[in-house]
Amino acid sequence: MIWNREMECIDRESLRRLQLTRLQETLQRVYSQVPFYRQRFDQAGVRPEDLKTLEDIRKFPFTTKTDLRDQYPFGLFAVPKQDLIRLHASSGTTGKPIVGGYTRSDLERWTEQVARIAVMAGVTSEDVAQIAFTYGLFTGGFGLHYGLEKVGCTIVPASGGNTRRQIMLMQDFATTVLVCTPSYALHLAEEARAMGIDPASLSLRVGLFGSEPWSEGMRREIQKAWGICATDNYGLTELGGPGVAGECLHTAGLHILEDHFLAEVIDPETGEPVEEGCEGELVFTTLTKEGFPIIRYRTKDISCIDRSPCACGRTLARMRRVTGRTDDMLIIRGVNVFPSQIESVLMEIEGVAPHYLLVVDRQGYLDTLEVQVEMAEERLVDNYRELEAKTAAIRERLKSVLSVSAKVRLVEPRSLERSPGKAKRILDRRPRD
Ligand code: DLL
Repeated sequence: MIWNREMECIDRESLRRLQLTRLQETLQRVYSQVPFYRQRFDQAGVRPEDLKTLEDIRKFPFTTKTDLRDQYPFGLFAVPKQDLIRLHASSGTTGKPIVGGYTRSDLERWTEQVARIAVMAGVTSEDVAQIAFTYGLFTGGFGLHYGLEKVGCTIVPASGGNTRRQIMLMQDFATTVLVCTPSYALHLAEEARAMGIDPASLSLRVGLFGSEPWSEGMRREIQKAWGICATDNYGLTELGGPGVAGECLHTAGLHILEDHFLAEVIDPETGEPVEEGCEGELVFTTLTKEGFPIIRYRTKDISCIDRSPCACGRTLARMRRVTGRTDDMLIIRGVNVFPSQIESVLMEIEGVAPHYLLVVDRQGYLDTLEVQVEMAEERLVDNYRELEAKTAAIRERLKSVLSVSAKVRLVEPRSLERSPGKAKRILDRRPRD
């Protein structure tokens, strides 16, 4: 089924016209409402009226995560605060999060976008959808919730964690759609088996997975374990959350909701567009957002775009699954983690040296993070109680800043490898496929 045939199967020429009108309106709005954009455009010597074709977007400056941090919390919003009725957030490069604000009509559009993505993946109103994304500041829980409710599913708002209870609910409520990160889907299958339950014997038929990179190999494993069709969907807080792109049942790339987002692919080094179909960094401009429009946002996600028609009948361009990022952001169990955040926590703790290593691994199907940090002095090495207390203090502080648990290991002074060039802070041992 196609939720919004008019938009999803629109001929590409009409789509370009629609995008152009919406882009012109968005540029006008940000220029008049957001001092940051007015200043940036003025500096670059461009005015909204200079945009005559979609390609003219290249004249306009990029927006980066640093800009978002500098404008924290509300500096990029284009409406008065009283018009916002919801805020969401995700980790930023420092302790301060990236904040998204939504007007009532933003929420209505977001709901529709996610409904479209869900229907693309084969979800219908007959389904029982269990949402195992966290409900809260993270966009995953509420985003999927409202979209699936719009489709008419019976929602089980299980939220994240409590794996055994998730399995009990799946069994008792005959859940047919599972919504979570792909790694959690595998972990759930593993835990079900440990409970003596064959995951494939449950009622699940569709997986709506996203929020972290995963491979075809992982998809095969999930599909086999649960006996389902596992689909990928993509989004980010800066663009409103999930509902930016999603796979149809042909699983040949994620359809970008191009009536809401203008996508570009650039060379991350030069900022210039790559050749049609080539790999690069995804850059998005929102076309319909009121509260928090964003112009040429550099996602740092690596992908490529295919504009050829899809066998499902949709004309929307497809982005290949995201294979990596241009920065060092780690995604641990779906949560964005920046080494810089960890470093700032460590630097606040007395008695530890500014030498650390982040070891990321996968245990079973779940990502693990170990923070190894050197003690500043030998003195601590033999004092078990003090060592324990320090480890616990770091662990707690990290948990509160990162929203993800990390194992902490205090290591001896000068024991971590020193590098003559850039310090190697990350050891990612997760299998790639
Ligand atoms: O992860 C939004 C989301 C929620 C998407 C639920 C899908 C489902 P953030 O927490 O801001 O937002 O993280 C955004 O996560 O820039 C990518 O690096 C990564 N990411 C999100 N979806 C995918 C995906 C949500 N399907 C960052 N594949 C993005 C690979 C993904 N990476």
